[in-house]
Amino acid sequence: MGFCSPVCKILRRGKYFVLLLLSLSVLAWIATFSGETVKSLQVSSATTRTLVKDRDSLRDKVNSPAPDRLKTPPPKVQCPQESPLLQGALKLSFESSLKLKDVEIENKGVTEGEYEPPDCKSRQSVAILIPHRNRERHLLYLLHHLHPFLQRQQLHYAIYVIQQAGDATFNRAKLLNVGYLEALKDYSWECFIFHDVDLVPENDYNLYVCDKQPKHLVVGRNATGYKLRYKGYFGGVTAMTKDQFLQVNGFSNTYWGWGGEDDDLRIRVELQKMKIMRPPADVARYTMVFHKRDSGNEINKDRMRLLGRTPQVWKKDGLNSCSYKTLSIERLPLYLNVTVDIGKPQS
Ligand code: UD2
Ligand code: MN
Repeated sequence: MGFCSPVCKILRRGKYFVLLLLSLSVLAWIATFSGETVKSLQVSSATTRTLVKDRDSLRDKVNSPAPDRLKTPPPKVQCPQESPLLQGALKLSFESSLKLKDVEIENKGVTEGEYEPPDCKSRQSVAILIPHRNRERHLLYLLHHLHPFLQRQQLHYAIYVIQQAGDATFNRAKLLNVGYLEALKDYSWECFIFHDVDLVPENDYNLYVCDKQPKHLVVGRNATGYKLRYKGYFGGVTAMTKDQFLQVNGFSNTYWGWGGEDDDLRIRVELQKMKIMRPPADVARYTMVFHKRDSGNEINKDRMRLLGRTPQVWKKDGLNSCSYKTLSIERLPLYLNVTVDIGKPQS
């Protein structure tokens, strides 16, 4: 005991010293460890920020219209001045067994009445406007011939059929005004072809495009021995640019029944000092499907009086005064079917 007590004293004191050392090192270790945690937290939050930044730039990249050369088709070259697909005079057929389905199958490239050449950029975008009521058979024959005809001309086009609803007297001119206004809601067509439903073109060199002057495309037809009916004749099928038609304020809305509205348009064109052009007679030939005068389209006995006042009224009677109610627009495979209520003649 006498020998042990100083040793034990030292040991006892040493124990406290060791304990102190131990607790100091624990504290030091904790301090080091927590520092690393903060550091590592800092690192990880920095990493997160970088990721977020990367994700943002990725989103930007995905959403921006990056040049994706694999998927974007190469820009189309303009179609040639003269289409290599033209065939000239054609043999027309009017088979009584023809069905709308057959015409749809023949024209797979047409969607909702519209077509674009697959491998070149068309020189003009053309809207074909057809005034219509109760002439389904004629419409079928026309669609059957016109779609391939326009495709051979390498045109971007759409066919609009404007149906007069109800049984009030027919008004061809007003329907064509409606067609122009409605078609422009779809697309900024540069050229408009105003087309009777019963006239089938015989030669695809009769180009359905617009020129610097309004064009009359029917020089001759079967029923008139392929001769021009009279000098100022402007009926059947005509072509005017969007601006030419706007400049004359379109057709008059006041011709109800048969006749006069085509002469009225000629007067409007002449008042604007425009000159009517025609393709060569051997090309501008049509077959008119035989028909009688429709009921509801009786001869307009007032037409001469109306023609006399055209110079005075054209500015306020036309596109700018064409009031109508669109009842439906059906986007059918081969044409856009626009049904309208255009009212009735004021008595
Ligand atoms: C001539 C003109 C035509 C027009 C008309 C007088 C020619 C080749 N055509 O045609 O452009 O000036 O005289 O208004 O010279 N329609 C119907 N349902 C009807 C009535 C008419 O769909 O019930 C449409 C159809 O598109 C028809 C057009 O109106 O082709 C002209 O009527 P039309 O064929 O009876 O008159 P038409 O041949 O004398
Ligand atoms: Mn006719």
